[in-house]
Amino acid sequence: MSVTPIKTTPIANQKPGTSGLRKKTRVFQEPHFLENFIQSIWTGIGGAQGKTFVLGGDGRFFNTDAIQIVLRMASANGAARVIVGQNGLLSTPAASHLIRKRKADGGIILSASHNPGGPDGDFGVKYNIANGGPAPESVTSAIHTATEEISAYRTMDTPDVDLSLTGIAQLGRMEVEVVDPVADYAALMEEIFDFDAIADLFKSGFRMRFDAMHAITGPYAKLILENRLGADKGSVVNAIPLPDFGQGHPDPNPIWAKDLVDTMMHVDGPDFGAASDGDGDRNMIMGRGIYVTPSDSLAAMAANATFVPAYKGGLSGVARSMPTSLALDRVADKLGIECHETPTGWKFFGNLLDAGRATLCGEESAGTGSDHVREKDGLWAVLFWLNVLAVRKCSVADLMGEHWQTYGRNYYSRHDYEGIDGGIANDLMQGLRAKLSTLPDTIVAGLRVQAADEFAYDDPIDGSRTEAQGIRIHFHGGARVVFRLSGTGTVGATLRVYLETYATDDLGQDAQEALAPVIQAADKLAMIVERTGRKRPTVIT
Ligand code: G16
Repeated sequence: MSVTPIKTTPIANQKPGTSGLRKKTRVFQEPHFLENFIQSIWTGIGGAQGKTFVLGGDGRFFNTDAIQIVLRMASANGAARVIVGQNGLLSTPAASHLIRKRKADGGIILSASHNPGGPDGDFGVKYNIANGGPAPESVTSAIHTATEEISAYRTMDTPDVDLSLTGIAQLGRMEVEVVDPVADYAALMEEIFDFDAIADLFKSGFRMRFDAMHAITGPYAKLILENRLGADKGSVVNAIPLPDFGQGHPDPNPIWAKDLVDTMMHVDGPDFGAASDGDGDRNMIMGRGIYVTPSDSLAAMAANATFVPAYKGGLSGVARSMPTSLALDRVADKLGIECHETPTGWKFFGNLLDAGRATLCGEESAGTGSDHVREKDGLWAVLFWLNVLAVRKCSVADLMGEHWQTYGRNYYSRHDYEGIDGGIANDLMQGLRAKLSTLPDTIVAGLRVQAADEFAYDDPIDGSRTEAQGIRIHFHGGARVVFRLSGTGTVGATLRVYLETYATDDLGQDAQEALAPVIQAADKLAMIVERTGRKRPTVIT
């Protein structure tokens, strides 16, 4: 079993984005593409020699082959042990938990998250560090530098490791420990939440529907919601992970989880609805007749956190990504706790969580999490809501109605323009940047600009500065528009326009109607229709 160094040359565009490296699956399957990137991870972290890693993926097409490639390369690079999920499966939050629990040096997660899978879909690789969280910028830039300098990678010529049974196997000198992907995660959830209260809720006739979207959370949700907590059999739908996610788009939002929305909007719909994404870190929350935006969900969770056993002592602080609505800030204000504003990307929460400066954090892109792991966590958010509803004995609609009465309502929506030309997208952002200083006090579509800037983040823990994280324009009265380019797309550029307005009365409007003036102002400011030729967004969430 000899280690073979294979000669290679750098491959362009292996720069990790918002969350690891994401490309078309066919690109990952090209000769040396995956291998170059994996070797560059080892180089970027100072080598794999003697280290322990966690490894798993969301089960999408190419997962099985890629897992074996990573295992061989880990062994050939001297890793001591790799803990891998049975059949190569691990949800992102479960991987984060395993890294922490087993004190591993890091982990590799194979996933392109909510992006579609299959031979014509997307694939991705993320590296997480020893705290269980996504590698920070310092590590991802070291990995990127290594991709530009690589001249060889190390692998070995061995048969595949059988990952179908739990237990320990040997690959060269490295141990491969195959673990149940669900067990440790389920045990952690039981420590955090009041399972008895949730079980009583189901016993009382409470009905829910969880759409696993043919992605990784199916087995987790079946075990926890149906088997442990007693939700009706069949409450978890699309529960079997498929390599192409049943040809769906495993992104839990009202567009891609339309079936769930239709079910929940029916007068006889279940009491509670939820969905998760490809790798299990995102969530969507609904009640009968109501969709809760991710920003509102985060704010409501913060306001009700003390109903959950793990958070009954209160929150040390909260954090949200900059484009996430300001609803969280209002709750933090009332609770008298810190509220941090970070760039988009879960990696920016890691330092705050490690330092105990934030307990809960979240993003408008359907991600919510806490200090229990260092990733956002879809099923955890669902259990959080169930725990709160079980204790408060109210409906989702009542809880949100009361929340808006107390704090006012931040109407919110995101308009995405996908697959636009990269040059046009950059010009649009540059055009905005160029006029920022002239905007304050001007009136745009009837709204008066209060402040306009480009967001930069100074990490209060390690002092690092991250610039060019989105252009934000605040209007008098609490409205806001944010423009940024996505860092997770794989085709062209995606312009994201985040729209928000604040109201203390008339709390039951349709969000798009409430936001109409802000939508108009956004187009006037960025000249979206004129520059892109797009009359409407590709996706509205
Ligand atoms: C990833 C990141 C999130 C980010 C989201 C959208 O989520 O982990 O922090 O909010 O992408 O990023 P962008 O706007 O750059 O496309 P996931 O669930 O895809 O890993």
